[in-house]
Formats: sequence, C-alpha cells, structure tokens
Amino acid sequence: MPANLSPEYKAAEAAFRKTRDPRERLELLREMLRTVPKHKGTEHLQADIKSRVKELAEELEGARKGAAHGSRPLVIRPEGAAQIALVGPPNAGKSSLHARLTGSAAHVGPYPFTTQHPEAGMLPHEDVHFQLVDLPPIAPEHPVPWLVGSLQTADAALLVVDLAEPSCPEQLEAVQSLLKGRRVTFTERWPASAEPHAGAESGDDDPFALRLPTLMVANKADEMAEPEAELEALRELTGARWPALVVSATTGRGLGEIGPWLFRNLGIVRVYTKTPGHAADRHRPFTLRRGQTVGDVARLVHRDLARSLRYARIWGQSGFEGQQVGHEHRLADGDIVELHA
Ligand SMILES: Nc1nc2c(ncn2[C@@H]2O[C@H](COP(=O)(O)OP(=O)(O)OP(=O)(O)O)[C@@H](O)[C@H]2O)c(=O)[nH]1
Ligand SMILES: [Mg+2]
Repeated sequence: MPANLSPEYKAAEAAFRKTRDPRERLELLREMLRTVPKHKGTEHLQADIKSRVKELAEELEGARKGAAHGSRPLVIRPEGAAQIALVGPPNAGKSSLHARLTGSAAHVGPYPFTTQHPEAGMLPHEDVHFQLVDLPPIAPEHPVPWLVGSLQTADAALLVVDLAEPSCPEQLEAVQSLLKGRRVTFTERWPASAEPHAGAESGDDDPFALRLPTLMVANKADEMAEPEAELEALRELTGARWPALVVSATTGRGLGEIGPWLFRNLGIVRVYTKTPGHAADRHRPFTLRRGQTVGDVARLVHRDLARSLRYARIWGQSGFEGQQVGHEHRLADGDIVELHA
C-alpha cells in the first residue's frame, strides 16, 4: 500500500470496500481516482483504479455497445437479503440448481459451457429472498473476462461441483488458481462465525482483493451410492475447507437446506418497522447483518431519516418491550422498530 494517501482517498476507499452496489462502486472508484495523490509511488494504484473504472463502466452498460452480449448487463444489481454467485467448473449443474431454486428458466445443457450470461433469480426463505446469480463456468480453456467483475457485487458464493466427475479435483484447483490471478479467493469464513460486518470483504492492504464466503455445493448426489464418502475423499485430496452440502438438482435432495444455511451463516437480521400508533408492517422486513444498528435501519428507510432520528422504540429479542434506544443499539432478528424523528 503506497504511503501518504490523503484522508479523502482513504474515505473513498473505505466506502468502496463497504458497498456492493455496482453504481455506487463506480462512483467511489471515480472518487478514488480523483483523490489519489498523483506521484510515482501511486502509479500502480492509479493504473489499477483506472482499469477498474473502465471495466465496471463497460459491464454496467452491458452490451449497449458490444454486439456479442446482446443487451444484457454483465453486472447484476444486488436485490434481496444477499447476492449469491453460483460458480464452479463447467457442467457441474449450476444452471440446473438455479432453475430449481429460483424457478428461473436458466439454460441447462448436457455439455460444458452452456451458460454465457449472468442470470438472476430469487430464492425464497421464510419472508426474505436471496438473489442467486447463475454464471458461466470458470475454466482455463474458456476464459470469461467479465466474470470476475460480476463477482464484485456478490456477498457470497455457492461453489458447485460435480462429485461424479473424475476430474473434479483438478477442475477445483483450476477454478481457484484462475480466480487467484484476479485477486478473488473463496474463504470458509462466513459472517456469522466472524466479527460483525465481515462478509464479502476486501483484503487488508489491497482494496481490490475480494474474499467471498463460500459454501461448496456437491451436486449430482443421485449418481453415487455414497456421496458423503465421495465428498470426504474430495476434501482430503484437495484440502478444501469450505463448508459443504450434498445435493442433487435432479432429485431435489438437500436443496431445502440451502436457504436456511445461507440465512444462518450470513447472519441475516430481519427488522420490521412500525409508525407510532400503528401495528408493525409484518410483511416486508428490512434485512440487516448481525451487529447492525437502529441507525442502519433508519438509513434503509430513508437517507435523511438517519440524520433526523432522535430515538427508537423496540420490541423483540434485543431489549425489553417498548424500550427506548438510540442510533447505536444493535438489533436482533425479528425485532420491531418504531423510529422517532
Ligand atoms: N444426474 C444429475 N445430473 C445433473 C444434476 N444437475 C445437473 N445435471 C445435468 O448436468 C448437465 C449440466 O447441467 P447444467 O445445469 O447446464 O450445468 P452448468 O454447471 O450450468 O454448466 P455450464 O453452464 O456449462 O457451466 C445437464 O445435463 C444436467 O441435466 C444432478 O443433480 N444430477
Ligand atoms: Mg450453466
């Protein structure tokens, strides 16, 4: 990390690391470029930021200009409680899982390299949704230049592997090494098992290093007598340390576990807001992460509300019934919050 970075630059970089929204990220990248001190020691960083600006701007436009991609954007704007990328080697069943879990019409083919575009769909869990993004495969013989760009908005990854595929260990190795070259790592650390606010995060020094919390999804369990044993063998062979679920997109086995698993391990906290004198809106929770506060809810309701908020009353696990709390009060799943501006 170059020395002598200005406070303005540092603030822009910190904000960039925090947000997963592609448009905000682009704005913040431009801000970083504007505020980065222009001298020899930051030449690398300047070049890096410039190429990120160019990449992201192009991806957001999609192919308004590139005929190759039709008119689809290559970066999917996050929606729902979290954005989860479906990644992995070719033909492992990413699109089949996407179709089953979200009801999408993701294109499935009995051959590798079927998926060409990102495809978004929503996986419901109780009263929230996770946005699953189906992606093209990651493989050395068929590089997809924009794929790493579209991972930048994800909160986590489902790493789909085909347990029945003999070359699975090599494929897994190739996926990791390709991504490593682009500064993306799959980590077994999930927010709920780490300090508050952990999650998809940038590395300590490198603002463009991305560590995605990863759940391995061992698919095609229906093709094996003992899929758990196969999974263990794969783990031993590759040293894979991600948590894993054994599933089958064909029979549906294990698919019901994915939503609850994500909910628990992302540390999702649902909050229901109410206005004084009225019942809480029990239909549409605001979703936060463990460790987030009353101030964060106010910001979600309205940007200005965070500033004008005087206090809140809460009902639920994080305090006693009707307790009056301030901005910094941390909320618990299921809390009802009445905001007083
Ligand atoms: N037996 C079995 N076959 C499956 C399962 N899931 C997917 N398949 C088959 O595997 C093949 C590939 O499925 P896709 O969903 O297209 O795989 P993909 O990972 O999206 O493939 P790419 O987009 O090329 O990376 C298809 O023939 C599917 O029918 C499963 O759980 N069991
Ligand atoms: Mg596919």
